[in-house]
Amino acid sequence: MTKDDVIFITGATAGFGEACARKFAKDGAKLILLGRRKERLEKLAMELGCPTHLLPIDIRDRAKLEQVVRELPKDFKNVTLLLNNAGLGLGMGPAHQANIDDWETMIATNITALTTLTRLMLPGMVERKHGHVINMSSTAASYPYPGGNVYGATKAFVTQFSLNLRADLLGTGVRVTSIEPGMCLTEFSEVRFKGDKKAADDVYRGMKPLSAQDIAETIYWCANQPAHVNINRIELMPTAQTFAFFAVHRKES
Ligand code: NDP
Ligand code: 8X3
Repeated sequence: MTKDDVIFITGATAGFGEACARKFAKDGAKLILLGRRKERLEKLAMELGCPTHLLPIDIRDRAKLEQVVRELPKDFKNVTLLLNNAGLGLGMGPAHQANIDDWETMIATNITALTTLTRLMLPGMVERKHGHVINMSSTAASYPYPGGNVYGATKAFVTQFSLNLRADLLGTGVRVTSIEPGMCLTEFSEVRFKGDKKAADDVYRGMKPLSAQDIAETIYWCANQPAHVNINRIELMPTAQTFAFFAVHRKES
């Protein structure tokens, strides 16, 4: 990327978003950084050494999101890369015991906010015939697991939305990519287990997960392909994670 690029990163206060901000800042690109924890955004911006515009908002607030997009400063208006990364999983219980508020939060964040922001940014990209939308999906989009219920379904939406965007954007020069990682060590599991550090640590016990930097490198590579190359989707996992056979419930004999 170059100093002329404007990169809009949602979920920049932690994990992948923060790692991507650090990676893209090295090119001197202008960064729009969104997340609820304002003090983290301010600290990050101080460390980056590139032009930044901070959006300390809840991405689920549609009116606010529309307002901040409308009011982007002149130098930050022409977004060249939108990284739709803000998202979360909440809970790992079976569907019949899940908290419906958790389900609503995941749908509002991972689906509704992501599609809203994309819709707000696309007209400018299409008009300029230049832009890239990179959406953070997951292996959970393709491979079901117990307790994945709504989280996995939101990520399946993200993957399919990305592919459908590709179809709509034919001929516009706007690129779309779905990134689908497996287990990565970020704050993701702490959020999922609502601050239960032991439960979060247990997810990664005895294995080497991917790191936020691994994901930032992957996203950076996708973003830096020549304009005629579109990476549709990338699925990646730790070497220590793989597949299992179907589960079967057997009656006692
Ligand atoms: P983290 O919990 O480390 O970071 C999540 C980011 O999302 C934070 O910056 C958080 O900011 C932001 N966010 C969450 N809710 C909101 C909201 N309502 N408004 C604004 N920002 C919000 O997780 P990761 O970096 O691991 O996750 C990033 C993305 O990657 C997510 O979409 C996740 O589903 C996906 N993913 C994660 C994997 C993993 O194993 N870690 C694997 C595959 C995909 P703040 O709280 O300050 O608002
Ligand atoms: C996060 C990875 O395996 O917890 O998307 O679903 S997983």
